[in-house]
Amino acid sequence: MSRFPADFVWGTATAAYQIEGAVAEDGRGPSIWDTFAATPGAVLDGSTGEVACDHYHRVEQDVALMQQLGVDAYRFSIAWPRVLPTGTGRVEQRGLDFYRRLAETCLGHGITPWATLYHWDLPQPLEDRGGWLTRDTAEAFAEYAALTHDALKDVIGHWITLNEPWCSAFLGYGNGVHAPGRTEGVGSVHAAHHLLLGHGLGLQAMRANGGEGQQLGLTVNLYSVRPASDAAVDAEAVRRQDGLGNRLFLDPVLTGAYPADVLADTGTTDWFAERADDLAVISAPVDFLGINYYSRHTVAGPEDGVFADPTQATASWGSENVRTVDTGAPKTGMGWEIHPDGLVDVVAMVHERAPGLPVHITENGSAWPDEVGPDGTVADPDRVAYLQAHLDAAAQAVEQGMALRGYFCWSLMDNFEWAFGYSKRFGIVHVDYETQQRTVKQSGWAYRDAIAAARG
Ligand code: PNW
Repeated sequence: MSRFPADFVWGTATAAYQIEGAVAEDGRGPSIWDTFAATPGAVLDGSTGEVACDHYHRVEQDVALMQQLGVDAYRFSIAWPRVLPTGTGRVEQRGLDFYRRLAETCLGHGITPWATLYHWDLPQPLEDRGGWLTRDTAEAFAEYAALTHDALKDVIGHWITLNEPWCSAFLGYGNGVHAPGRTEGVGSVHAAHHLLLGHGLGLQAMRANGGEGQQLGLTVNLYSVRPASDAAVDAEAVRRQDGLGNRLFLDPVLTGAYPADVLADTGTTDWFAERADDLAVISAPVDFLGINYYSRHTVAGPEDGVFADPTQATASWGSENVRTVDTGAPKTGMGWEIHPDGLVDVVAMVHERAPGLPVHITENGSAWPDEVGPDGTVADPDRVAYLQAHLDAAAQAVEQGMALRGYFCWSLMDNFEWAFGYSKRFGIVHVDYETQQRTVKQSGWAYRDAIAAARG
């Protein structure tokens, strides 16, 4: 008997800048990732998303591949600068047309399109005016969300406002390893608020558009965090990591309040008090929450027991006081420890705050150095094992009564892995970047078989 309900959603996921290429086509404007990738030293090997998987020209083929794998749903992202080349104002119809064609192609192949509105490709002109450090960007996002949703709501019913606001805030404006590559200290906490406000305003605007059967939500990356020992200093490390990584995002959205300890830590209590009215917008009910889960972190406090003053931190907000400890567990090609049980932990975080709220794992997967073998197949036993172990954890969450309703494998195909360029392969489909040849890996067929078995 299947361990998953009959209507459980089985999907794969990608993001625009990671696969599309065609960055100067059909009127697309530049995004912060174009700028960042062109900055020497920012991305490994100087790679960019200019061509990527050339998905912009291969929609039919890529959707047909998904149908072969038997997935129900495809989570892709819409590139804001394709729709609004300068971020606000003038709409580029050819951008909207592309995503309509993508959605219609999915529907034609029996696949439900799930659109993410913001997977990190902020139009550069908005960054030039302050980016997510400013409230204006939240309002610009709402304008973009409203018009894109209105234009496509007849073909797309599932919408995710933001992907992983933690990454945008802390990797983008904290330690600067992601675009726009800024190190703004407490600015990264302000960015987190403007991102969440953007989510709330966007949600409000989409609700006002109406439309049939619309399911609107948000995707966060959550950290399963454990202390390295029973020492108080390690418990404090957990509190800090859980605070900035999980509670700063989950609490305002699901419970309508920011975590007071995190605001106190970061010296932002007064700053947030002036914006208390925004919480009603940020906490408006979502129809589902998406979680991206990859790894569990075992953390310890500083060796001398003295935490740096977080209000004084600049370069690596959210991590400078906390050490991640190697537990000896096996790691993926990203160096991330493999802990399938952590998936249950992160679903539980939502379940505790909002019992019954539908949850989807909107990303889960692993990178390995895959190669096409002499017989033309790709053997990736490590990814097969990772996938099976995490599907087993997903089944456990369901069995424990949590409202886990879907699983999206990251990623449909190998792609531009942000600061790591093309050096990390997350796909269940291999991409040869010379020829653009796609080859389903063994893990792709294993996923197909797992889906078929779950359907019973
Ligand atoms: C997620 N971290 O990124 C993204 O949503 C995907 O676009 C990405 O390809 C995937 O996970 C694999 O990395 C993350 O440093 C990037 O904690 C970095 C972190 C977390 C998530």
